[in-house]
Amino acid sequence: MIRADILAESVPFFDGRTPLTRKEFESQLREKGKVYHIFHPFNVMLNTGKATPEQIRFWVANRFYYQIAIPIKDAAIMANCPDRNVRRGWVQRILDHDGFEYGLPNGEKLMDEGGIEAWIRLGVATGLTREEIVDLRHVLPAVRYSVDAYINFARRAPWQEAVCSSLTELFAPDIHKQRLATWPEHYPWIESSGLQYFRNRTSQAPRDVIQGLNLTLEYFNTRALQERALEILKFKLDILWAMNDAMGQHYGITA
Ligand code: AHQ
Repeated sequence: MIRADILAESVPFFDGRTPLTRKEFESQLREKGKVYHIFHPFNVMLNTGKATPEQIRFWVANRFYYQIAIPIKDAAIMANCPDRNVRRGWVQRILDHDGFEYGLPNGEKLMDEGGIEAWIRLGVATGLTREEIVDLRHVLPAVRYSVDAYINFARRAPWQEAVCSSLTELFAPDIHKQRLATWPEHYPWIESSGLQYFRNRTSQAPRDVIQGLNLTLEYFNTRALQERALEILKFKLDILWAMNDAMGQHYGITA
């Protein structure tokens, strides 16, 4: 079936083939990590200390568009998902990024500035102004279209497929740890507090993955559905890769 769009015409049916075991299915999902954007030459440049301050600033400014898309994408999943138990877990992701101010019955307030604010602080720590981050003036067209493809997929696909597309986060803890391990040494001019976003994700991402992976292993339970899940994960890996292609092409890659 040749389609111009990642959206499936219908949910693949049982075709008589034996499904992969959960273990086999999970390992096939994890195997996709070999094309995760941690291996993209632009990211390798960033994390091996070869990026100029300007390349770092433009990476932060472009990635901001991805960061502000995450809660929109997650709200689309929530809106499509009728299962309260799933939503109870998934809502964390929106709070992680948008932050919250939660009034307790005793009058106390729980507050958190959220990951988007932390990303702005990263940008300011690299020398960008808050204004030029939030007004998206540096966002490249191809970065914008890649991210919009992600949001639109999450809005239109079955919510279980959008859950599956978040599983590039299986590989995210490594990339956040890599930044925390290398940026202070390579880019001592970036104030350490600016890296707080990456610190937050080292605990938030694994928590997200537990829910996203279990839902995916549960729902995609025929061979055809499992192949669909692998196709969706590749679609999302391509989104992250394409963003780095655009930034590399525009800002250069120092090998
Ligand atoms: O900061 C990231 C984040 O909050 C998320 C949510 C998740 C999703 O729902 O698609 N993916 C994701 C990712 C974040 N950071 C990226 C990075 O390289 O800093 C990695 C990205 C991902 O692996 O999908």
